[in-house]
Amino acid sequence: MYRREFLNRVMTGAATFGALAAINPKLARAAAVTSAHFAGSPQKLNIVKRTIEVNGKAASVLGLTRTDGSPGLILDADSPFNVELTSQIDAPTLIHWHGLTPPWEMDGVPENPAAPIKPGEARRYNFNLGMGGTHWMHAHTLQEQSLLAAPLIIHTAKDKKRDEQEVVVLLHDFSFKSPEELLSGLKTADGGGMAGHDMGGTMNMEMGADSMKMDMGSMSMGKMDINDIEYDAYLANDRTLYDPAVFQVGKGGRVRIRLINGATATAFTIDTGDLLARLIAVDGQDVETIVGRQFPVSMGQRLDLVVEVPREGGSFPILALREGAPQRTGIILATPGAAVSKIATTGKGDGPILGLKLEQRLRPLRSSANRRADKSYNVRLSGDMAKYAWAIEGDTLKVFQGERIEISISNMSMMSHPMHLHGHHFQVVAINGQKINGALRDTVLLPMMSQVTIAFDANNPGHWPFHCHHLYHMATGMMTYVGYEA
Ligand SMILES: [Cu+2]
Repeated sequence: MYRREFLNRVMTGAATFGALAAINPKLARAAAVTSAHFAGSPQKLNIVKRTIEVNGKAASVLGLTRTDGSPGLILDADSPFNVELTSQIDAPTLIHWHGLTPPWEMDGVPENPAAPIKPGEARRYNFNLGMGGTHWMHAHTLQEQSLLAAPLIIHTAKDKKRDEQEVVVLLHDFSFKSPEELLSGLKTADGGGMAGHDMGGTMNMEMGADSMKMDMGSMSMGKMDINDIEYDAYLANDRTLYDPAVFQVGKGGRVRIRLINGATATAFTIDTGDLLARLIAVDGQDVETIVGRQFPVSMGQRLDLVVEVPREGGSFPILALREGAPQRTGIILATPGAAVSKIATTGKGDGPILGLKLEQRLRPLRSSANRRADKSYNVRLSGDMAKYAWAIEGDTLKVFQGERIEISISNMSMMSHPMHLHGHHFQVVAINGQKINGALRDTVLLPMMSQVTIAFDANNPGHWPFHCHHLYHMATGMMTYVGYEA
């Protein structure tokens, strides 16, 4: 068991511990006792307002930068997460550390239990990491759409010894409309992306789990079943392919691409083009190597891909193809002096529809405890498209510390949902009724009419969000909680 250190609210601590005590008095006592324990001076991270250029126009967005202006955090697994987060924006905010398993008080969902950070306020975070991985941080509110997100990379001692160059890629979907406008557009049939959207008409609702084993890419579906927002741009490290980030790489060198899908409502397939890639980790957790050129990545998920740059050099686009649509974004790997040719922001064909083919093949490098579940729960994902209201129905997810928990998730809706559990890493243990020794993850995709079972050890007390990582599905109800009983 890690020594847990707790959030020190620099400005005020009352709201946090008050909310905590209402849910679990034992937790609140533990927090009060240990809040004074800190080691070393913290890394400073600022929540900032910034201007980027999209499609030739200035766009005012938010961001998370260190004092030298670079985005996000790069930390060592064997040092604590020791961070002072300061808000320089004029609205209340809070940041979730996606992929980490901090004490609940530091998780970063507003009022669950921590209060938002006020303009000008600084807040201190300190807890042990222990594990490496490609993670990220983001607002757990509509501010996420305003690009309030950044990479959170944790290096192990082994990572640092490897002879490879590291390239971090954060994907986004971008609109000149405000997130509030996008959300209200979804709720009114004539106001936004949902115009003329018939969710039930394109597939047989009686379709069972067995028939879902077919290749999802071969199905004919209206585009509006896949994407419900048409964005103005798709970004990789804040840039479109019109003016992409170009990373200089060495001839014959090895490059590890740490790729994060930070888009709020867009899934992608990563296409490594001329370079054969080795997938070595998903959601920051090592998997048995899978070799390929195309890898799906849904919202909230991460991929670690290793490529070898050819000895003769050249320029090598790494593209992200928008699901079910021709738009694309990406970055370029280029050796010194190589010509970098322009790549259109729209491809000839639609990006692949995401299914579970890759998920079925993923095997964890370290096998997790093969314990029998103490409790098995069932939940169903559903949606009322006319009202744009989404839900998670079924069992109440109550757990005791020390239990092994299984949750079977059935997606009864006509859209895909990347489901994310806070505070824990889970294993994918069944897909469409078939048991597997699947990947350790924190976000798993539920394609329409599919079923996935996840298992995890209840080892981190709190009241943990379990939700769809499509921002507008979450904002309109696709959210529940795993609650620890005292
Ligand atoms: Cu969803």
